[in-house]
Formats: sequence, structure tokens, C-alpha cells
Amino acid sequence: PASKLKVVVTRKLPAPVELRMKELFDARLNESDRPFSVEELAQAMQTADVLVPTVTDKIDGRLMARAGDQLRLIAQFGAGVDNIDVASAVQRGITVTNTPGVLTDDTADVAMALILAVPRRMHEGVQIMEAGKFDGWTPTWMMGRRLSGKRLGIIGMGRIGQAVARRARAFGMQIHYHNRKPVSSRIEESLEATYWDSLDQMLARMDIVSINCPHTPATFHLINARRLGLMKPEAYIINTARGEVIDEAALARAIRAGKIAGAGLDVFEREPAVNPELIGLPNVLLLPHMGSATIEGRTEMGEKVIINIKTFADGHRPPDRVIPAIL
Ligand code: 8YV
Repeated sequence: PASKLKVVVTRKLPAPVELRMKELFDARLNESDRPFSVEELAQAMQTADVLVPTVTDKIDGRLMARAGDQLRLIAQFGAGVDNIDVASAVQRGITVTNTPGVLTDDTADVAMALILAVPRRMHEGVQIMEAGKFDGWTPTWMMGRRLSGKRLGIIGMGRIGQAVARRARAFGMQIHYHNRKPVSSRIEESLEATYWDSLDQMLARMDIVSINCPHTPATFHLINARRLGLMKPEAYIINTARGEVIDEAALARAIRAGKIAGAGLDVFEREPAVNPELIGLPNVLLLPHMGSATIEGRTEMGEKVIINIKTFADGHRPPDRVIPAIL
């Protein structure tokens, strides 16, 4: 029964989630604010029936090889599961679940905030005000770029990509997208979205590019120096997905060389490290991986983790099982 399951949670979660976990399971919670070390993770995998990791826990093949036979479920607190070697988990008969859906709107809001803020030079404006450097309005003061009528190219048209598209349409943008395959014609029509089979061709024509795909072997450094070179010099790039999708060093070089106009980034290749070449630029707005950071979202993510664990413990297929083939 669910009540006896030993559930190890690697990070501090919202209090109501932790409370519920303690009621339902033999829950071992992380009281500290720091992540588990590799050894602590390994130990958790050797003793827990269920592991609840987050994006900051790298559960690779080596760690997976040290898992005990009792470990049956890895219930990720998060939508992206690129920190987990899902294929080797499944090979070992370990089910992996995630928490999609409940963070869609929050993450799309942050993407839209960056889409609004970067071309309109918002954070440069904030810096000017905070430095007391507003010397008065002039007709050419702080001119940015208009959004309406511009082309937004979304890479990855899943739940979050579509939510970004809906928001951008309300601001008068034209929606274009690249995906492994086109979305249904119903969705395409409702968004009046144009599908590009060729990412290269799409990139060359977009005013803003938003990354909304998962990080997989196929999307690692999808945006590299060559592809940045295809973009218009007036174009901006926004990333609220995973840092690894962009070659961060190449992005910094492209921005500094004026090959693209700027970037809004919520995620980084080697978090929490940020390429120093990206810091301090007026046309680069950086956020500390806060796309899903709302009280509501993080609580609902925890509730989803609990539902996945309970369903699994009751002998049923958990609602958010991750299937490696579709990654
Ligand atoms: C979380 C995320 O902050 O869900 C994801 O994939 O990136 C964010 O919502 C974090 O990853 C939770 O593990």
C-alpha cells in the first residue's frame, strides 16, 4: 500500500506538498537548501522505493547502475526529464514520471515577458533608472523594436510552445514553428501557424525565435554558430526551455559580433554557471531559471508527483509516465 512506500525527495518542496507526502508515505525529505551530492543520491537510490528528483539531480547511467532492486519509480518534480537517463531506467524496470501541464502557462508567461521585454529594451531602461541616468525624453530615446506584425518562430510546438503562440497572437505577432512533425490542422488553424520543416529556412526569416523544445540528444546545440549565422541581425532569441539547446558560447559570440540583436534567457547550459560573456550586455536579459516559479505552479507540480506515486503504488499506470521513444 502507498502508506508504506519509502519516498526520498531530493529537494525542499512547497510546504503543503511536503506535508501531504509525510501523510501518505514514509517520506524522507531534504531539510537543507542544497541538492544531494552524488553519494547521497546513490544512497537514496539504494534505499528508496520511489525517488523524487528535480532538474538539479543528474541521474545518469552510472548512478542508475547503483540503484537497488526496490527502486521502482522515479517521479520527477518537473516537466523536463533530461537530467534522468530514462532509457536505462526503463531497461531496469524503473518507471519514470514527470509533471507536464501544470507549468505550461507559467513558463509561457515568462517566455512572453522576455519576448515583450527584450526588443523593447526594458531591462536597459531599468538599469538607466536605477543608475539615475534618465536625463530626459528625446524623440530618439530608447527606441526598440515593435512586436505587432513581426514573425515569431517557435522551436518545439508542444504544450508550452502553443501557449506562447496564443499569447504572442494577442500581441499581433505572426506564428511560425518548427517541430519534429506538424501539429494537428485544428491547432495549426486556431493559431494561424505556419509549419517549417526546415529549421534553417525558418531561422533566416524570423524576428524572434523562442525555444520551447525539450533537451534531448537530437536538440543538443540545435542552435549553434552556423544557425545563429542564418538569423537576421535584427532578430532576438528567447530560451525558457533548456540551456543545452543553444551553444551558449556561440550565442555570446554572435551577440557580441552583432550577428543577432539580443537574447532573453531563463535557462543555461551549465546551471547555475552562466557564460560570463553573456553578462552585462544591454541587449541580453538573464533570469535565474524561474519559468515555472509560481506558488500555484510549484504546488500543483508537487500534487502531480503525489498522484503519480499513488497511482503507481495502487498498481496502475501513472498518468504522466515518460516513454523514452517519444523523447
Ligand atoms: C523546474 C523545469 O524549475 O519542469 C521543468 O522542466 O525546468 C522547471 O519547471 C525544474 O526543472 C523542476 O525540476
